Amino acid sequence: MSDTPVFIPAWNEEQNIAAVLDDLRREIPDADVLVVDDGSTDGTAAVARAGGAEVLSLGANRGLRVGVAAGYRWAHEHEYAFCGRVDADGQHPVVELKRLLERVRDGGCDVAVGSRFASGDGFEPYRYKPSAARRFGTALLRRSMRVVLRRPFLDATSGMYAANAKALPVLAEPYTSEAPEVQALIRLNDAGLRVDEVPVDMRPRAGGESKLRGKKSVLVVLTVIGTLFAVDRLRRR
Ligand SMILES: Nc1nc2c(ncn2[C@@H]2O[C@H](COP(=O)(O)OP(=O)(O)O)[C@@H](O)[C@H]2O)c(=O)[nH]1
Ligand SMILES: [Mg+2]
Repeated sequence: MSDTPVFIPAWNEEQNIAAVLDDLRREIPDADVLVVDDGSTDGTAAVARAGGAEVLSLGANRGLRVGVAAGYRWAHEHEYAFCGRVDADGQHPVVELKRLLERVRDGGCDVAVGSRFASGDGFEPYRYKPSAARRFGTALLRRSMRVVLRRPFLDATSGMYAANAKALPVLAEPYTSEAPEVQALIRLNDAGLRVDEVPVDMRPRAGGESKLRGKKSVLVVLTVIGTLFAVDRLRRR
């Protein structure tokens, strides 16, 4: 058994998941791989099994927040020392996750988050421009994160994570917000864990459509910001 699982939340990603699994095998051959199949109605689970992954099927579609908590819960309950997460749509090159895992393994931080918007280490600033629909939400989210975390965090909705065993129980708690990654950052911060935002390259989604598009993405960000400030107010009491 490896000391590091990598999990992939997936909902109807039969077009993309095989390439992600190939990338994982190539870059991190000794990782245990878990696909959290969230009630997919296509061939996602079969393709994942054929690609050598373990599949945790949630039955009906319960939403990304449930899938994310389930992945970290699985890693925590199996007492792994580390855990990685990448998306199923091909946006997260595994070579980047590998760097995040090395950073956590070296003890540099408890959690490393891959960021499209952080710069340095040879990564140019402004190399990714959010779509017009997302730009407003992204800017608002950044300002809010700075207030709540009392530090800048540029890519708070990134799902590319590497975590150690200390962070796993925190990440495995159920999420109440539609943006589990944002809620995770607040929790990790409250728990006093060290989170590094690490510049990475990401790709466009390989096939199909994002489940968070246009107006809906703005709505989600507004909901999330509402949650953030509610949480923050409670904490200060
Ligand atoms: N488990 C689970 N995964 C989901 C759900 N919705 C999206 N995902 C997965 O979460 C990842 C990110 O979703 P995506 O639609 O690409 O969002 P975006 O990258 O923010 O545009 C992908 O791996 C999706 O397959 C869901 O309802 N449940
Ligand atoms: Mg995506």
